[in-house]
Amino acid sequence: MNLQWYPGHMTKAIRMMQENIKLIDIIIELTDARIPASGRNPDIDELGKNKYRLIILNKADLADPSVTNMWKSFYEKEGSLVIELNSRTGGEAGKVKDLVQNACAEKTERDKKRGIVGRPIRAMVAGIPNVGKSTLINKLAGRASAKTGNKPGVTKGKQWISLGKNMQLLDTPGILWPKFEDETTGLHLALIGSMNDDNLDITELCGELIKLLDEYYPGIIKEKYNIDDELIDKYRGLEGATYLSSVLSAVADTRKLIKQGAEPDMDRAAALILDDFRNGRMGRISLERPKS
Ligand SMILES: Nc1nc2c(ncn2[C@@H]2O[C@H](COP(=O)(O)OP(=O)(O)OP(=O)(O)O)[C@@H](O)[C@H]2O)c(=O)[nH]1
Ligand SMILES: [Mg+2]
Repeated sequence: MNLQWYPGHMTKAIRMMQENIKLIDIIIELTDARIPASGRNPDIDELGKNKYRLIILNKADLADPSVTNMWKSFYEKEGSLVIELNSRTGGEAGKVKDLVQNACAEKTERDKKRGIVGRPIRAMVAGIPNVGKSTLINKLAGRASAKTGNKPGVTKGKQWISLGKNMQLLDTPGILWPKFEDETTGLHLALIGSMNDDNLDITELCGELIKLLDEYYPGIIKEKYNIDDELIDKYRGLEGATYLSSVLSAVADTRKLIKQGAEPDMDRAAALILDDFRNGRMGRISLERPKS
């Protein structure tokens, strides 16, 4: 499977971010709480190396709470400022403003001594596609200023949004990077929906998800789709069947996803499983743990 997605608008976006970085006091970097490590773009590290940074583990409502706590400790130990969030409901979104203000306090104080007063704090909201940047900005602003949508690549250009007199946020397009350090990174980004699905083999992708679920949450697929070993074994016995194809066939069977000729539709079963995972209908699942 080709797990690269770096369309032209991302090259433009990173250039725009480089051009604007001199205006910025702090980067609010969103990563996905289900894949905190793969969800962090090294190009944002490079861009923000001399800036304050707040890391947000977003979509925490979809991630395994105990694993999210492990990640919070991990980043705190590294000396990073980190918070978990559900940007859709808001939750502790108010805390984001306080954290940003505190992080920038030293600079605000320095400005004051130089006679610069009343200059708003400027924050760049950055991260991978579809992670919830525009949703968070709207929550903080208390109005729907930025366009959002449940697919990657919704925000295409830059947009400044004011939060009262004291803070300005720069919404940026989600960006990936030209070459992932390993295949797992691309795979995890594809699984959570940060990559354009049009370029992906959904059935193959779902197979990778099932492998990860078997490792971290054994039994979850059987429970969610009401399938038992007997049904899986029935399909396992067919010619050319693999473990993954038998699981997909069993799910198609119980969900009545049947192709012409009464064959179970594995592709539709795969799309269903992936969609259920992405939208939290399988429970709260984390695909990555910090290396201890
Ligand atoms: N469950 C859940 N969904 C969220 C959260 N934050 C955002 N979303 C949803 O994620 C989808 C993407 O949100 P956007 O705000 O458009 O994401 P973005 O990072 O701006 O995406 P691009 O502009 O494409 O890079 C939307 O369907 C949001 O409702 C969250 O914390 N939890
Ligand atoms: Mg956006």
